[in-house]
Amino acid sequence: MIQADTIAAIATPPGTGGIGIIRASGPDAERIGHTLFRPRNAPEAFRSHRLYHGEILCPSTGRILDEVLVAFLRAPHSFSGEDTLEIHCHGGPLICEEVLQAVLRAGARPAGPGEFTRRAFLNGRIDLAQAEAVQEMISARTARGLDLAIGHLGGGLSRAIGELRASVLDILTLLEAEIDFQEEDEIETASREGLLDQLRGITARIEELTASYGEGRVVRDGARVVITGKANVGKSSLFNRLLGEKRAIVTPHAGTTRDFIEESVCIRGIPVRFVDTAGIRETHDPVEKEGMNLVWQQAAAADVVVIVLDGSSPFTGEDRSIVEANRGRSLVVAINKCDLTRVLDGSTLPEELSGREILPISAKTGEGLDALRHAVHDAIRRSTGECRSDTVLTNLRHRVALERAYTSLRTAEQGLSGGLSPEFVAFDLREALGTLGEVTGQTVTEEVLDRIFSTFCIGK
Ligand SMILES: Nc1nc2c(ncn2[C@@H]2O[C@H](COP(=O)(O)OP(=O)(O)OP(=O)(O)O)[C@@H](O)[C@H]2O)c(=O)[nH]1
Ligand SMILES: [Mg+2]
Repeated sequence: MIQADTIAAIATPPGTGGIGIIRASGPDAERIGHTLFRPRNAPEAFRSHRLYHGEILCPSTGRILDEVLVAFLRAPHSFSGEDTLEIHCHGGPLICEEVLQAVLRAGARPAGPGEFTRRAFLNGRIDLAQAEAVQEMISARTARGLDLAIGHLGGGLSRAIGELRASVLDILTLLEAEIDFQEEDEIETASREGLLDQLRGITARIEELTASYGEGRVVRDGARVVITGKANVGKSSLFNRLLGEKRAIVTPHAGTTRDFIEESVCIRGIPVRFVDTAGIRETHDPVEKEGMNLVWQQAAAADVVVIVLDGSSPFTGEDRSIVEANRGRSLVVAINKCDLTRVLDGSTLPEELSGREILPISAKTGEGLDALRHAVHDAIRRSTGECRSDTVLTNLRHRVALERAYTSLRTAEQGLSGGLSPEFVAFDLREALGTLGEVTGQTVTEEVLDRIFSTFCIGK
């Protein structure tokens, strides 16, 4: 599927840098190269994957725009799978812009967002899941996120989807053979059991994959961890400690924090967004009351809630109400101010907390903070679900497609065990095949492609 026109864009980020790269892809790339480039040595036809030293000249005036290195990558051995020209010039924004303008005047048109990657997909260099992995790699914020993206780019997810499609196709073939050979509209019991077994294997694998999205989402977007507790227990002090900077105001007065404040740090490869909140206490101050309303909202939207108690004072009704309000959530409980004399009596802690690990910490000295980070990390993993899959889904589009395929396959399964006519079962199987194909792009509309690539940057 060779594209008729040649696209061009600055491939390096905006701003100044050591070098800037202007890339052109399409059937005119080689001609544009010869039009603009004057080699230092005797002119020759470009050989693929070589660097040539010389100058870029303005096509209308002949003025030297920059001294450059030029590479020509002959199709299909380039990122886009098309003839590609790369001009490595000096990395000033004005230079890059002038060279790009020259390339455009020589016959290219400006590339849209992600158009080079889109062409790589259209030319069959990579499938859609891999194209999306390119963007995932570029925007990865943690080592784990990058790891997953590299796995996807390497075709890990594509292989998993390919295997699922092959298994569905197997069943479909057997079923169609049944349809052809059976006199009546019925499938033999023995072969029906066999098909059902295979179908169950496929749905189990899909379940495994969709369950991995919990981890994938957290790796990509980060986990939300809300710090809550009654007033003055040291939530803001803890928040600052976890961030390693004085971000929130700390004072000896109860009711210091009123709004919620959030900031991200990385804990063992996972981006974690900590949220400091207003302390819970009886108050008539409308601002503080509003802050407390926000606490409940924040806690409800959290992946993990950290409840902070004050070890230097007794357990109170306020502490109890906070514990009760967070019942059923993924919790980490810490007793702060452990550098002071312990007053809080463990035996007064409510039932809900019995048997649970309660971490002594001091936001003042930093004691117990590592153990707390550890506990937060474990709680995040617990709340996002155990990931048993070797392939981790990070993309919502993929999860939705897999869930739809799952529904079709379950319908097929029910139809098969309920003795439904094989034609109907085959219909559901074909639907599942199509939906699985959306992940890798075998079956996907222009509209979906537009939506996916519009999130890419220009030049990628
Ligand atoms: N000794 C000691 N004091 C602490 C510790 N953590 C916090 N404090 C002190 O406790 C007081 C309250 O700390 P904050 O961090 O503002 O408490 P908070 O829970 O955010 O308070 P509000 O925002 O009012 O709900 C301050 O005077 C802190 O210096 C600790 O681990 N040990
Ligand atoms: Mg505070």
